[in-house]
Amino acid sequence: MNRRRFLESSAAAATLALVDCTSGPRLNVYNWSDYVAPDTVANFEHETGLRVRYGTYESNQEMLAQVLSGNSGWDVIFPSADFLGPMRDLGLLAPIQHSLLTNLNSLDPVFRAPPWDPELQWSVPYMYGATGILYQKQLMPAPQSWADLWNAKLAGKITMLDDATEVFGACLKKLGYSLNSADTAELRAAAQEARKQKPLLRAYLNAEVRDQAVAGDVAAAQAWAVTAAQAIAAAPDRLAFAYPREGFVRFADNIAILRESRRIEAAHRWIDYLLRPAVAAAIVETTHTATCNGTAYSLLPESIRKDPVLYPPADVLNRGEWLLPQSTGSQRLRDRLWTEMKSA
Ligand code: SPD
Repeated sequence: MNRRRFLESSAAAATLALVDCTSGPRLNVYNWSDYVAPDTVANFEHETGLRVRYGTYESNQEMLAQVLSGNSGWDVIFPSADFLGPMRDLGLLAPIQHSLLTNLNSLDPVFRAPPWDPELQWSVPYMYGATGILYQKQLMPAPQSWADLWNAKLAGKITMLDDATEVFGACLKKLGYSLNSADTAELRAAAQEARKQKPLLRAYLNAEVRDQAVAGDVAAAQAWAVTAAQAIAAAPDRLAFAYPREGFVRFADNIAILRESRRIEAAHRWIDYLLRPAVAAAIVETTHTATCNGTAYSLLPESIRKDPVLYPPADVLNRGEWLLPQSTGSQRLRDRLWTEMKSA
């Protein structure tokens, strides 16, 4: 994927939630929303004397639009696995220096050599998850399949993620194809499914769907398991989550340092701090996320370790597919089909 295509596939930057930092050595951290505990940043500042400017985003495209210039001002970002290779190839990432990380061995063995970065040269796995259906328990029958999000009886009360890979992934799975398909006919068929579904939708929403589901405004939503777990924690009697029977996206969000950073050592201190098992476990307990940190996982209470939304059993997870980076041609087609579908 070349730089221009990558830029074209990026959404415009959205509002940043920024913490004002005016003095002292600083670190600029740009992360997904709800991916640290309320005191994670403050404790790091207190411990290190570094000031953190902390911003949040809701999609990889939003993050990418910020950092593509190579002059964004951010030091640390959290790209999903399928974005790492293209970002590395564009020269956006700085190598991870293992000698500056004392807590790397706390990663779960699965994430010490992940397929997208087997030697952890460019990234450190942070959170993982999958995409499924968040729904109101009162729905009968309960959604179990992507096809249930095409149910005309739920018109106006369905949402899908605002993400081409995720929406086409669900459409491809509904049709029985791989969600990483690069086949032109399969991708066109998937886009056709998305077009058919669009009139039934309330909106395309990412993490923002959580509050709308809790409020009861959304009946069924394509949602990340982490978002669903947060919604369910707020309304456990009313909301539930299904891993669709046709299969689903598996994702991992990773910590990376931007090549533009002039604070490489401070960035490694932040990463090592997030890798500390007690810090990582506190984040999971307050944010309802699935950590790549095996030692932190072992510190969690059983109610979280056995949460079937965040940590489903292997037979469920095995129905999922890891997202892979697309070739330039396939990404170009996907971008065009997405733009056409959204603007139709
Ligand atoms: N609020 C944090 C949600 C993070 C979800 N990341 C998923 C990326 C899948 N492409």
